[in-house]
Amino acid sequence: MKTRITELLGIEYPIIQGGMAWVAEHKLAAAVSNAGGFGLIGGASASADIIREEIRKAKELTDKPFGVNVMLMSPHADEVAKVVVEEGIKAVTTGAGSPEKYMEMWKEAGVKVIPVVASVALAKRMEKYGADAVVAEGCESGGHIGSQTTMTLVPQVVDAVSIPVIAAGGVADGRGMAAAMMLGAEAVQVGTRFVASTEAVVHDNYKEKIVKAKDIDSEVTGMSNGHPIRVLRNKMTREYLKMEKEGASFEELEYLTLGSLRKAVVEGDVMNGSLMAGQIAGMIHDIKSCKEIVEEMNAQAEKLMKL
Ligand code: TUI
Repeated sequence: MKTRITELLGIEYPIIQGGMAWVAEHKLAAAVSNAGGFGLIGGASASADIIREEIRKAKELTDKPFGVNVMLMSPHADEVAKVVVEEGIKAVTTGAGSPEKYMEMWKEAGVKVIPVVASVALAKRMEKYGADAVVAEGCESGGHIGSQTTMTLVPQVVDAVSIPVIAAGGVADGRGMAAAMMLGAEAVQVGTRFVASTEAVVHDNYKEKIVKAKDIDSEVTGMSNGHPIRVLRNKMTREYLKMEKEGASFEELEYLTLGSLRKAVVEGDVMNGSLMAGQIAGMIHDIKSCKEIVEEMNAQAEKLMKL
């Protein structure tokens, strides 16, 4: 399947890995790129030095192109944005904000810029600022989300911009991929499916939670304070949602979740940790290699699209 995105990124399959905080480290990024997709290192809130190290480790594991996701709410975003240029990274995705202030620097350095957007307005603004493509991310996704579903957001973004659109949110197999392409997307961004991969350096307890999750097992915390985050339901979300209902302050809620993603990913604390995952977790029943995930997804999508 050739699209403007496979051309732009020099990849075999139009499958991009989500730049997931804590989860998307060098082993996962390299595995996805080696499988023919486009892997990314998630900048999250890590320092520029850590990201530089992650990039160098990924380069040791793959000769294929890979990217970096710059999380714009990070206190280190400015430095990470520069590291991307210094290390000759092929493409960046950005999340949780607008990357306007970095666009000129990235474009001048030849870095392809692919902002993740959750609205038509931001997609149009990104095109105006010179973005090479956008990821239209629906609220089925795990982590920080907007309010539109993938089904409604993708075709509206496709109609609003001329640059290629990558669909995200609820895609974990070839059916979802084919559906996204039917909506006009030229690639998909996949997150949760890659958390449950053999190469993801994520605690087994977290992977098992995804494998066991049912369709209705995710919740959105932080709706009231403008930081909606989709996670699997557990003790932490029950406490969070109760406090939120009772009108707790943003600071009190922050305290409850502080460091909670690390708790889930590194320590495997599935009671108090933040188990970020998309609604499609209910469809994921096994742990597979990135190669199996990418090849099966692409083959199934191609077959369906030829029907
Ligand atoms: O960014 C994500 N997903 C994420 S980031 C993350 S780490 C995090 N940690 C603590 C607090 C917040 C995040 C976990 N998951 N997806 C891309 C995405 N971007 N979703 C929604 C947005 C978004 C929302 C509002 C982008 C821009 C925006 O407004 C910007 C503007 O200027 O209008």
